[in-house]
Amino acid sequence: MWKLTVGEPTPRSLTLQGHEAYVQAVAFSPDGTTLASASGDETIRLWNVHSGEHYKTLYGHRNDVTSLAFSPDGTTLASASTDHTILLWEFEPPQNPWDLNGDGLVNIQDLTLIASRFGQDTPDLNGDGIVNILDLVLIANHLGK
Ligand SMILES: [Ca+2]
Ligand SMILES: [Ca+2]
Repeated sequence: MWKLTVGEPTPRSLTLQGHEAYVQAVAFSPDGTTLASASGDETIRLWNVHSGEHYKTLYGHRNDVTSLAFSPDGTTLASASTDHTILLWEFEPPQNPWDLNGDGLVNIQDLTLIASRFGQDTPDLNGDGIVNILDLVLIANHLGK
């Protein structure tokens, strides 16, 4: 027999409100930061465990969502529904908003993409032959920053 010595739990009360029908299942992400809840309102909600804040609603099922399970690595959430389907939801790592081409770096390719939004084929917006801080100033002015 093993005796667990985890100490007395300190109960903490947090009410997570937002679903528009009964809640049928909940699941913690493996890292313990997110709680997913499945509801008869056909949605899954994701909650920040520590703050209780609802930060995302997953739409896709066409009937009650009845159970949930995270993959062990936390990258996928599986949801089962009375609509006869199981949906797999992939969690992507947070992306830097300036990394427009999604290669994981803020670099010249991203500047080129920004320039193309202004109708330019090069990020050398002021035409002095090099990509430099003056071009960033022009971009900032365009953005109204
Ligand atoms: Ca990039
Ligand atoms: Ca320039």
